[in-house]
Amino acid sequence: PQTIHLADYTPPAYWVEDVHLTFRLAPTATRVLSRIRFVPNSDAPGRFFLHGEGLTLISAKINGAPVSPAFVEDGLTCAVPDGPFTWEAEVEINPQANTALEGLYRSGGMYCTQCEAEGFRKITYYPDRPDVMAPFTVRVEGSDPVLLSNGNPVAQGDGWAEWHDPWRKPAYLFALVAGDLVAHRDSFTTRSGKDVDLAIWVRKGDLHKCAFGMDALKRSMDWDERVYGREYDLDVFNIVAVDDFNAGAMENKGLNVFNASAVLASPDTATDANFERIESIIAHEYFHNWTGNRITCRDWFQLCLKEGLTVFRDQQFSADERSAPVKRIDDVLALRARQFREDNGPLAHPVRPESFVEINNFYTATVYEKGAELIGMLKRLVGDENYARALDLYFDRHDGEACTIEDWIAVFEETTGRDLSQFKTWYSQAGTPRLDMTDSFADGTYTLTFRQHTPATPGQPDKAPMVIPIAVGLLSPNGSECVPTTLLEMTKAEQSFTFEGLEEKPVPSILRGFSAPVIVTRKSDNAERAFLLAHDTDPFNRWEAGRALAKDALVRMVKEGAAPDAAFIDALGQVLADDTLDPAFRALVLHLPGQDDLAQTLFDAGVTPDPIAIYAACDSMADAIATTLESQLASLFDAMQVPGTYSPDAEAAGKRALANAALSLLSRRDNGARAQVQFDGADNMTQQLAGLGALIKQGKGDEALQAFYEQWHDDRLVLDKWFGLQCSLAKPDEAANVAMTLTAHPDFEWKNPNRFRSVLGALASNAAGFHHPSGAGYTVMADWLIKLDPVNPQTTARMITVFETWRRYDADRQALIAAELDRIANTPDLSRDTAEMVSRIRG
Ligand code: B3K
Ligand code: ZN
Repeated sequence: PQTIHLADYTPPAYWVEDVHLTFRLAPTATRVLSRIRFVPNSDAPGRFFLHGEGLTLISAKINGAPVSPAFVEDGLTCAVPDGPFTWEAEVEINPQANTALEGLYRSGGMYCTQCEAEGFRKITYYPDRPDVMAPFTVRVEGSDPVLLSNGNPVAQGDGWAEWHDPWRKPAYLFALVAGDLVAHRDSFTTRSGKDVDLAIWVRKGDLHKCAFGMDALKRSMDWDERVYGREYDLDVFNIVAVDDFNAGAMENKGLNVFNASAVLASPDTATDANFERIESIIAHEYFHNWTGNRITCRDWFQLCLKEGLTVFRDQQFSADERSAPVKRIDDVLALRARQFREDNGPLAHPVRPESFVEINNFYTATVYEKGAELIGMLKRLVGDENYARALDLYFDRHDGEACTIEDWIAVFEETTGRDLSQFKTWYSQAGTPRLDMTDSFADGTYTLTFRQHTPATPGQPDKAPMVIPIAVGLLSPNGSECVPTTLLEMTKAEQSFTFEGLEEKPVPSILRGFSAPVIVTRKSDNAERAFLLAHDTDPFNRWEAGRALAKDALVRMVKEGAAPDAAFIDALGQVLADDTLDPAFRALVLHLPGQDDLAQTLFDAGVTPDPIAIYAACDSMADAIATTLESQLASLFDAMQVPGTYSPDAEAAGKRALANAALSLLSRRDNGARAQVQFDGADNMTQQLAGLGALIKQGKGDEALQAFYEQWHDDRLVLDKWFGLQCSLAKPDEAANVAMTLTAHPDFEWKNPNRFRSVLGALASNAAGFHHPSGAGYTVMADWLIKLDPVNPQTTARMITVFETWRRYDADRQALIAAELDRIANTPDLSRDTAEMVSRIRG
């Protein structure tokens, strides 16, 4: 397979002026008729080439006369006249046979599409590249009552509908949906007074699960007007829920297609966490209308241009709608769990990669979440006002264009007059910078000295210093803040900053709000951490101090067999008792660091992590917390019960999060008694599932699991939870077996990505179970990856990242994993997606 390089970009030889498509839908033989007006690009003359994959060409014409194109790699070429011309083609495709869920496919009896990144070429011959933008007119013919495509409805009749999207767009934003669907409808009036018809399309039984998504959509539309001045630009906005979907959702112009799990929610079937995720994904896809659709990417190397910015925007939205500090902590937890993990292993790549084999393999935490961190740093460095001005300039200047990171940086340079060439290193250099700090105090002057260092990553042995915005505050030893948050701009490998006029040596609170995506390697002592946990005015660093204490205690338990640290548990008790603190914040402090995070921490400290020992340490720490704080946890559990009708709002959800964190610990003391009561009496999924989880962990879950199954086996999304919980909470020596048994369950529809992930993804999330020394977890994983690859390469290639940390472990585990990776690599006809991933991981 061919490697594509950023440096090889050339503009298209032909532009597209407009596109007319007709779909004659039939499950196994859909006909797609295209009429496309091409205009030569006089700046970059070249061969006429159209992408196409798996298409049966029925006929082709140029300016009305039949032609016989030549089939070449990835598409076709044809002799064409000088000047503009009209290409017409008819192709046949088989949606029913499309299990890869890319292009036009069937899901639960409906037709739907997924074209990003390069799926449109599986629908018809076309220059399937994001810099070719055109208006589309689409006629859909089929027997289904609902026939949808992008843009505005033009006309419809019996068995057909016509749509027109006036906004020029790349083919990856094309969408078509047809099915026996019903709509939850609403409307939104934009600030200039335009009425937009909104609809969420679902199967009949799901209509009661749309209200929250619709509310989130309207709040997103309002927020984008208020905060970014961005108004919606079509008469309709449609969202469709589909069961079979590789990603979370897709921002097709005017017709977003969603994984059902990312839009459907009702109190009895969705948890607080599901509601929060739905809100942020609805917002994310909606925000793409400006950052992605109106302004798109020149080529796929620029993916972070739309994704980093849109993630940043959805994070801002959630922070505004909920609690900003809690949102920041959640985002950093996710960044560390997924992006730092990626950056530390064989899959490390820059936010703007420079080469790829299969672009779908680069929809990563680095492009998305680190990409969003870069926007946040830029905003911090230039200030809020300049950020707003730069964004206005970006939208003004580039509306309707396909852009690059250079275009993006330029609007900031022009707005501020700043040279951002060093900042651009963040886009090209992979790896997480390590930031060390020392301090000194003399004659009222406090000096902070920072050193930065980025470890080598694949293909990048030497790293340049980055510009790192370090937000710092100083506290007096009495606990009051003597220097409020100040932004230091580090640009050199080593750099000092001074604060004058201080009476005594302060306690530093560095990297407030997690002002840059770096790892602070400075070893502070536990007394200082406890002080910050009690006194820091920055909520993020307050939580961070608690986390550092927890990690230190757990690492000592694993490394030295130390007992659970009483001082840590005492500090925890004080946080829990502080009723001025948001319950959601206290719940976060109460959650112990993840076992995968601890494995990396140990590895970084030169210790080969043993997942079983880490599991045991976390278990005995939880026991010690439960024992020491039992009565406090019991009163907290009672105090945090939310009376009345369930509402997914942040305040109520925060209380339930704290109550459920307490429940999980208390169940160790009461043998699951409270959990059973909660499970039996729950009127919402958040509490039912927390009760079930606590029972499973106590080895008392069998009856509840059975009851849960009987109650919910007809609800796909809830059944995913039933599968998932059993795998993620299984004991280390049972996990592989549980997963294997569940894959034999009649409801294990393995071709459905959500169901596949509910078992195999959940197994991998169970670190001690997955990494059990028997290797059984590795084998069951590899067996299923090999089985899924020919059916759905994208989901396989994503799931194989469960092995990306393999170099951390001992020689025995490494040998077991290497053997499984080799078994996968040697499978005949492996997909390009999985082949690329396995070779990068194996190294
Ligand atoms: N842009 C889509 C992701 C498409 C995934 C392609 N493999 C969803 C999003 O980021 O909004
Ligand atoms: Zn996105």
